[in-house]
Amino acid sequence: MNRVITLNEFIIEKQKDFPYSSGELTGLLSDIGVAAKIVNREVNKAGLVNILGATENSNIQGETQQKLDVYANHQFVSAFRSGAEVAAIASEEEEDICVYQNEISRDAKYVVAFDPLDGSSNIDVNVSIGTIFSIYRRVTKGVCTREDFLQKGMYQVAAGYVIYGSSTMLVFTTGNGVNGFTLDPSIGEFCLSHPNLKTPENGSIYSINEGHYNDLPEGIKQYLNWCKESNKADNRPYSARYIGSMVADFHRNLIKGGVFIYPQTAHSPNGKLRLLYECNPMAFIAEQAGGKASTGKQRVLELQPTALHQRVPIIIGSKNMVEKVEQMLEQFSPVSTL
Ligand code: P6P
Repeated sequence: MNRVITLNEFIIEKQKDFPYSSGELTGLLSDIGVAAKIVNREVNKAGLVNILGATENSNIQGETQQKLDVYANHQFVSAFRSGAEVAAIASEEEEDICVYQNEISRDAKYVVAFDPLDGSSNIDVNVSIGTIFSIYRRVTKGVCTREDFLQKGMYQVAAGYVIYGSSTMLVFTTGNGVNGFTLDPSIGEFCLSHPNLKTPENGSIYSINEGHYNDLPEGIKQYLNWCKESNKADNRPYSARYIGSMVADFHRNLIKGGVFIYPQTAHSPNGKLRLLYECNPMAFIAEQAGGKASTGKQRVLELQPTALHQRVPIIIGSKNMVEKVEQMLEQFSPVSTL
């Protein structure tokens, strides 16, 4: 029986492949693993301690902060501060960037944009939730500014997510493929369980909130109708699977094949999901796993961000499925009407 490979063993072994390979990224990825284990512990017992439910506060998005949102945010902010490989962070739970003032962090090479607990409205109903992170090298000198975060997704050094589900997994890429690690609670280690993860080019799962159907672009409506037609040759009708937690929907589609769509709607003209800490990291992973990520008009990773909490439409998952959606958008909702 093969011996397990822990996250730290893997990171150290692969360190030579890391872009600008240096110990800092190794330490940073390891710090994320530790913070994820701490958050996982609270997520798993959330029903037993007074950490369910909402606070009286709202985040910059105007969304009510769940107690676990705040807890998870604190754990990752602290982990990045003490690790000293990160000069500043941008978080879904923070209005602006948080620059670490301690001496060592001031000269750190990296910045991290993250969503500490994505899908947190599902916490109280025991549905899988997740953490999403995106790592860049700084581009400014001196004190970090937003410019360090407003980089195109193609310049990410690493990106990943933790899914707190039936098991807890850490999935990440440093630009050399995607690897998945499953937490073994008996030893408290993330162990390599999905080496060199590739997503199927085709799938038969589509994930979208069809409650928005009447507000969707015509091309998306036509695609959904196409998914529901019977055609044995390409396994239609497809199955609709939508959890309302991007990390969980993305992860299922990554493994099984499928497409996740959160387009612009009348209510959300730029879509709902945030470019910096949801769409870009997931797009990096999708492409590294052989999939695709598009706004419907262009490759997500080529977008020039203009604001920390900027929202963009996203169509992400199996390559051929994303291309089918793009083709129907082109046919029924040409760019001029999007
Ligand atoms: P809707 C969770 O709030 C989230 O940001 C993503 O995790 C999820 O995919 C999406 O919003 C769900 O949005 O409008 O379908 O409830």
